[in-house]
Amino acid sequence: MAEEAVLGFLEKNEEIKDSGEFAVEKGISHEEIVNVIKSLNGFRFVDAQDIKKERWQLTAEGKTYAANGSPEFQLFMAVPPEGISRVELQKKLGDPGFKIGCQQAIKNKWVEMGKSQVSRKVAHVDDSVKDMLVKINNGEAPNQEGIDALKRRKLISPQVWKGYSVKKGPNYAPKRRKPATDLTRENLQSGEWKDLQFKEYNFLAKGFPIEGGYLHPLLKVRRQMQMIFLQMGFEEMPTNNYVESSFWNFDALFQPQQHPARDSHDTFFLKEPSTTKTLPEDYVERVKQIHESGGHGSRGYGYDWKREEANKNLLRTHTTAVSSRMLYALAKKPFEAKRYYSIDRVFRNEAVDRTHLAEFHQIEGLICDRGLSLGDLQGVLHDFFSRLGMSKLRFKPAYNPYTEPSMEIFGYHEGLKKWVEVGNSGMFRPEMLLPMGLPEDVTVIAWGLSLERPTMILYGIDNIRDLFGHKVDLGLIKSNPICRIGL
Ligand code: FB9
Repeated sequence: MAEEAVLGFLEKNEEIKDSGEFAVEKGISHEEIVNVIKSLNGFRFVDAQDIKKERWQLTAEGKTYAANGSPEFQLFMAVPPEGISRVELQKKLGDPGFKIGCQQAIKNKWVEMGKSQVSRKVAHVDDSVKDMLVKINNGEAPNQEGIDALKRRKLISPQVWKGYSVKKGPNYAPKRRKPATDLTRENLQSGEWKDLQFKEYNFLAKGFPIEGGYLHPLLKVRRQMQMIFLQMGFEEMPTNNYVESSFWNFDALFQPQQHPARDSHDTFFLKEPSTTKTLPEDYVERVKQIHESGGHGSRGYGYDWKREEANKNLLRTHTTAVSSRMLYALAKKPFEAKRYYSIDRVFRNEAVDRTHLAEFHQIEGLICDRGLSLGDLQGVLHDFFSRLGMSKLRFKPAYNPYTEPSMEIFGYHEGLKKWVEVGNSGMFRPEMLLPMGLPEDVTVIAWGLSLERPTMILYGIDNIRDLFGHKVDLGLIKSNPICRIGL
């Protein structure tokens, strides 16, 4: 309807001077007219020029006065010719009304405010404020002095009105035939294609976003970490077993059976299958030895080591359990130096908070070679973390049952402008390595960190719950580009 009105009017008239007046004239909402003008302009049926006008609109307070009259007028009307007490008048008008009404009515010399009495000073008044507000509401503009008074009382605020002036365009036609968007067999056979108007190809049109698969941010960072390890000559350890025996998760790592981490407060033990079937008996015997009475210069822990404790199945608490399996396997072959890494889920029966869930992904790296020192460990840590964008590291002595010496690692994060704890590390104890059968001079340096912490920092995610689990916002995953860490 709006389209016919615009194209029809231009058939007989040179120009639509003001789309606003044209809309009122045609009784069509200006918004509808504007949408049609924009579309006709797009197809060059018309040539539309912007026109802007500054107008006034009523504020919320202005609207109430336009509806119910100005407070000063209401006050005047509430004062009977014989006058009224302040208190009574205040009760009649209520607070904002009374206060503002008084100010204005006194200013307009409409009433006399005695100490307790209020009386009229004139017989009759007009509510010019209301009248002006109604005028403005109807699009008429009162005189400047009135505008200024209303502006001062914040009863009106400026509003830019946008409209168009419209002339015929190069493709003008009294009636717009829907441009054909396809050349069909029918058009060709019927020959009507000859006088069909074809829609312009919009080669800039954005195609429908192709919904492809998206990698979860954790997997993007996992891939980045994997690349770093491969570039540093490490090979991945097989971590496809969440269920582990206490033997490989703890005992093989020389972690004593009464260590607090080995009770169900920290570890998820399995009800079914509750115990492991097979362990390398000869090696188990040597582990029993080293725990009970030591050896290789160590006095061990001197407690009564229980096989049934080692048999208990659990959800691995660290991927170091995989490292112990791999190092034991290495010891069974002629020795060759190795660089191994693992990135996979570990489970800890911990209280869930902003940065901790009952499971997270542990990243672990180890180098097994002859005569490695703590310096070698610090060296490889510098190499690894500099590839994560952290070239400044600090090491703090720490304790792990399976490494001595051990160090907590801190890195200076340029973006956060602060030192961040980025992991833990150490040299595996001889009490762990020698029972495996590794040569005396073979040492193993290792370190570990999580995948979640770097991912949260790199993607600016504050709460781990937003990163992992059913509450993850898919938008975040879809909108998050690949993050470039380090290099
Ligand atoms: O990941 C951790 N922090 C971190 C790592 C990288 C990073 O990158 C920046 C964006 C560029 C930022 C932060 N942490 C280890 C440190 C803390 O978050 C810590 O509070 C929480 N830790 C987890 C364990 O929580 C109980 C992170 C997890 C962790 C800690 C230690 C190990 C593994 C994971 C280990 C080990 C180890 C030690 C010796 C030998 C072998 C393995």
